[in-house]
Amino acid sequence: MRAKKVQFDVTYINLLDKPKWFLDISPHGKVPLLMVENRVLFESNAIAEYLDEVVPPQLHPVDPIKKAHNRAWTDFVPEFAKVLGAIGYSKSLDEMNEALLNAPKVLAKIEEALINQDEDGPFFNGKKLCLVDAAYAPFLQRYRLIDKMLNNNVLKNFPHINSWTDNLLSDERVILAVPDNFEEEFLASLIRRKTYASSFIKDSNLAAE
Ligand SMILES: N[C@@H](CCC(=O)N[C@@H](CS)C(=O)NCC(=O)O)C(=O)O
Repeated sequence: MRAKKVQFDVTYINLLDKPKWFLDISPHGKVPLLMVENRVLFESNAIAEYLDEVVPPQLHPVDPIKKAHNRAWTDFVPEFAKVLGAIGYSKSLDEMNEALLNAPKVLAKIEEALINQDEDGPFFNGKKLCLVDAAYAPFLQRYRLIDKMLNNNVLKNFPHINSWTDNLLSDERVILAVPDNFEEEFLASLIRRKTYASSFIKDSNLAAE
């Protein structure tokens, strides 16, 4: 919505204590939802595609082959998020090491997709931010915070993903997609989940929570 300069309001909810109004309208009890004139849309990709159809500028490629290709890589996000998430959310050093062994196979696929693109960055399709960027950015953003603590630097062997991440994370549309206290909230969630990563959190106020 920021990429399209749409006016909107955001309501954040506590996922550990979901309000009734939210449960009443969210089919899976999950965020995000988009409320458009009293109708509720759910699922990130469905929401992103809806917005792309109704609000210019179109972020999806016009060329049907490119569009299908983009859609296919967006469909790969859950697998990508799972391997990166497994590193950050592991509960022990052994679990994390296993996650580190699993990640490169999946990361190599995105690295290759970036290498094979017709245009160089900064974004997935080249100069213009697209829905693939929007889909991967949140997971790369969280992974960077994890890596700041664990210093595994898994992305060092994937230079295209690494610079794609740099480009996304320095873009206002990505930066402003999370609230100001995002890092603090994210670290607190790592502590609540009793993750191995949380033992590296230096902020004593957070660690004491
Ligand atoms: N496939 C869904 C996944 C949504 C999802 O997993 N949302 C998480 C937060 S990122 C959530 O609401 N979790 C709360 C819960 O499952 O109770 C989408 O892309 O919108």
